[in-house]
Amino acid sequence: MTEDRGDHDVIVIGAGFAGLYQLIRLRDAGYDVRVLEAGGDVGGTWYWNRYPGARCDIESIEYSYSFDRALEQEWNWSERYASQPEILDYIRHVADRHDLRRDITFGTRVEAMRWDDVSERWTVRTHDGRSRTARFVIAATGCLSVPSRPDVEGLEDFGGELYWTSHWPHDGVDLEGKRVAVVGTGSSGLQTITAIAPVVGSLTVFQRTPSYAVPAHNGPIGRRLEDVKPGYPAFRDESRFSRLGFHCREGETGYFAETAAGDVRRELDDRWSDGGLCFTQSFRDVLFDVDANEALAEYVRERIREKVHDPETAEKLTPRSYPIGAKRMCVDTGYFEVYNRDNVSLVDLGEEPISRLTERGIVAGDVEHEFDVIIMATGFDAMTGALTAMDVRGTDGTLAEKWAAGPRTYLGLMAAGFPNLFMITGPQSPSVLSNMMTSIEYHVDWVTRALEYLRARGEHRMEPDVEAEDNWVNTTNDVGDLTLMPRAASWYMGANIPGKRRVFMPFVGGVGTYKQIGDGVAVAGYHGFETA
Ligand code: N01
Repeated sequence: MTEDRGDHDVIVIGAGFAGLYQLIRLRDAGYDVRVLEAGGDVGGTWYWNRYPGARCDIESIEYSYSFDRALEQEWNWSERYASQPEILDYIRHVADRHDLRRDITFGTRVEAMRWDDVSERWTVRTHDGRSRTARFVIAATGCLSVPSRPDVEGLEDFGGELYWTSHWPHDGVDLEGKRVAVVGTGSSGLQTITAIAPVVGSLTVFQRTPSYAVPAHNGPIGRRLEDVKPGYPAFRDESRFSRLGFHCREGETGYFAETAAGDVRRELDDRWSDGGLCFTQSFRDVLFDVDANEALAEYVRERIREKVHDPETAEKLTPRSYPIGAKRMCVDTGYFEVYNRDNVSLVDLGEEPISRLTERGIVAGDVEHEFDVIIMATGFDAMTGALTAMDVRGTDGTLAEKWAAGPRTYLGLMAAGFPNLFMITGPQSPSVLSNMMTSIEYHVDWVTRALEYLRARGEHRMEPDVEAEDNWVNTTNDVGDLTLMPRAASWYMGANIPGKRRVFMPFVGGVGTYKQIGDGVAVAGYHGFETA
C-alpha cells in the first residue's frame, strides 16, 4: 500500500466508477493521489445497492469503461442488462487489474473540507477526526448516493426487520414465506418487487406515484457483444457525440405534424418490442409537446391495462399526473404482471396515506397492515445531496449556503468561490440524463486535462468566473424550461426532498452538445475560468 502521508497533490472522494478512473488517469500522469471511500471496498452505487433484482437499465455493451481497450476486448458480459453482482465483479476486476486499492483508504467518510487561501490548499477532515490536505479535491461522490429517509412517524417503533434498498445488507436477507411491505415504486422499488414476489409469503406495495415502465426484454447477451467488439472504438465515439451517451435511434419526425397514424403505431410497437429507455426517443417532440407526450403516455397506459388483470389495480398502477419521461423512466422485467399474483396487493397512498409505523406494521388510511419485513425504496437526495452533506467551506462560505436556492456551477464541473474543487458529473451537467459511464469518462478526462494545463503553465489554482457561472446556470435553466421535464415532482427537480428548492438540476441539452461546449472551453484556454 502506498503510504498515506496526509498531504497530497489530489484527494479524490469516492471509489465508484468515477473515482477509480480518476485515480488511474492522475496516477498515470504522475500525481500523488489519495482516494477516500466510505464503503468497505470499491463500487460506489453498486457496492451499496445490493437489493434483490438490482440491475442496470443501460445495456452492458454501453455501461462499461472505454479507456482500457484490452479490458474492453477481454471482458464478457452475460446478459443484455447486467445485474448488480456482475457489475460489482467488473469494478473489482478493474481495481485488481490496475492495482488501485493501494491508493484508496476505505471505511473513511469525508465530513468537512476547508479551503485555505494562503496555502492554496484544501484541508479534508474525515469521520475519524483525521485531516489531510491537498492542492486539488475531486468529488466523485455520485449523483444518487445519499439515501432519502422519509421522516415517517414511528419508524423506530417497528418490531420486525426494516431495510433500505440503498443500503442492503451484504449477507443478503431471507424473505422466504414472510409478510413483506415495499414502500416506493421508482426503479429500485420496481426491481425489488418483481424479484421478491415469487419468494415471499405476501407482498404489499405502498405506492405514492405510479411509474411509467418500458420492458427490458433482458436475456443472454448472445452475439451482441462479439458483434460490437471489433468496432468498439468507433462505437464508443458515436456514444460520446450522441444525445444520451449511448446508442439510441432518435426519432427524426414530430409526432403529429409529420407522422401518419399507422406509422406512429408501428414505430411505438417496434420500440416497445425492442425495449429499454429509447422508447421516449420515438418522436422528436415527445419531451416538448404536451399532446405528443400524452399520446406516448397513453400507449404505455394501454400496455399496463393489457398486463394487469384486475381493472381497479390496473387503474391504480397507471400514471396520469405527469408527462412521460419527466420522471426517470423505469425499465422492467415483468413488474406489472406481479400484481396478478394472489400473494401481492397494492395500497394507493393517494387514497390511503401512511400515517405511521407501529410495532406490528404500517398504518395507511384506517388500516393497520402487519408485516415481518418492511423495505423502504424511497430514493435519494439526488445530484446535490452528497456535496452539501459535507461541510464544504470555500472563499466566501459553504457550498450548502451557496446552493440553498438550487445548485450554481459552471459546466457542472466547478463552482465559483470553491477554487480547485472539481465535481465529476456535478449538477448542471448531463449526468443522470445520460449513460453515466460516458459522462464520467468525459468529466474525468476534462479534469485531468485541466490539471495538466495548469502544471504546464506552472500554475496551481483554478476557479470559474461568477459571470461564466451565471451564464451557465441560466443556460441550463432555459434549456430545461423548453422541455416538459420541470412539470413533474421528480428527483431531477429536488421535489422528493422536503424543503429542497425545486430547480431542474441536470443539463438536458445532450451529451454530444455538452462535449462540444466543454471541449471548446478547454481549447479556448479554459474560457470562463480564472487560473493562476
Ligand atoms: O428512487 P426514486 P429509486 N412515502 O426516487 C417513493 C437510479 N436507479 O431508488 O414518486 C411514500 O425513483 C417515491 O414516490 P414519489 C435511477 O436513475 C437505477 O427507485 O416521490 N413513498 C417513489 O415512488 C432512478 O431513477 C436503477 O411520489 C415515498 C420512490 O419512493 C434513481 O436511481 C435501479 C416516500 C422513490 O423512487 C432513483 O431510483 C435503481 C414517502 N415518504 C435506481 N418518499 C437501474 O439502473 C419517497 N417515496 C434500473
